[in-house]
Amino acid sequence: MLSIVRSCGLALLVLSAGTAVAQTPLRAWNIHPDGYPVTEAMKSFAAEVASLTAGKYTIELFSNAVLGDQPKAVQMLKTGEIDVAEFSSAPLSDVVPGLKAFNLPFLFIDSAHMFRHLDGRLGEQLAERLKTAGFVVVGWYDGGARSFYCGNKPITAAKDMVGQKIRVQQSEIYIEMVKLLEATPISVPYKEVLDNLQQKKIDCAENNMPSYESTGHYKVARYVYLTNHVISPEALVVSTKLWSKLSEAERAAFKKAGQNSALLMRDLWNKRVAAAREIAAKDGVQFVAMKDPAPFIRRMAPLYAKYMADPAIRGELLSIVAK
Ligand code: GTR
Repeated sequence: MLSIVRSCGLALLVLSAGTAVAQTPLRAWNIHPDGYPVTEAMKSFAAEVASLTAGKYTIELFSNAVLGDQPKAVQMLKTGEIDVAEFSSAPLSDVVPGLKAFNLPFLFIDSAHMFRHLDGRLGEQLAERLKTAGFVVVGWYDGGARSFYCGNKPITAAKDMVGQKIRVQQSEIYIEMVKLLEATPISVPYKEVLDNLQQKKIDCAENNMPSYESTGHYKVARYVYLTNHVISPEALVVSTKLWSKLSEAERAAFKKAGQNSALLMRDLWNKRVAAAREIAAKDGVQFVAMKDPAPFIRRMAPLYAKYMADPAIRGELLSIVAK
């Protein structure tokens, strides 16, 4: 028999054998819906943490950004208002400048290239810096390859983006990138992009294929220009407030569960990218592959120059370029 008594956020899990384990309920933030690779990987993380800690830590997952938008959640995790979250590198790079390198257009050839760095020394260095800023990385997830999509006209070259109103994440590097395309960046929370596209407040947005499909953006923005301009990571993080309360064995359990969930996420991700693309194509979306990235890259020259001159980022950039 198993009975759970909850009081003031702390509960006792009483096992029939007579042992009692103090139970700590935790709250996890996530922006995506059910079935999305991030959500499914976070569920598996929660289940493994519960099992490895004999039911001491129970993680309740709040998906779909119901606890607030991503920039707000970044602050909530920093203060310990939430315990676990999955963030993309764009909002995190505002708290850890070294992460900006990972959002530069055309830096990585593909996800394998990115994970070569993240699963190595560079990933460890970034995790150290994130920890100092209040975020303990327990797994690097795949943020996919982002492309542009528009509702008002087909885009077949960088020059077609001139004058377009393009939704961006609330992140400096994305704003700069869109300005260099001579387009107008409009910062809109993720969950409001569909509405903004429908109401024609924005002409275009940019994201990876699973986000494009799962949000329903593909029903409104029917022209995809497959630029794959940003290949970037996402991170499963735990608040330093929670981390400081964990024993060494518990930390090891969170890390193990985090790493396993990252492997699951990356696997689910690749399948979902293909499925999302198929759903949109069957629905009649027009995909145009970018033939030559050079004109786009040339426009980004001031961005590269700026970040190469930034001592907080230069080291990371050079180590990526070298390998
Ligand atoms: C998604 C990402 C989210 C969020 C979103 C956005 O691909 O997984 O965390 O950053 O893009 O564009 O706001």
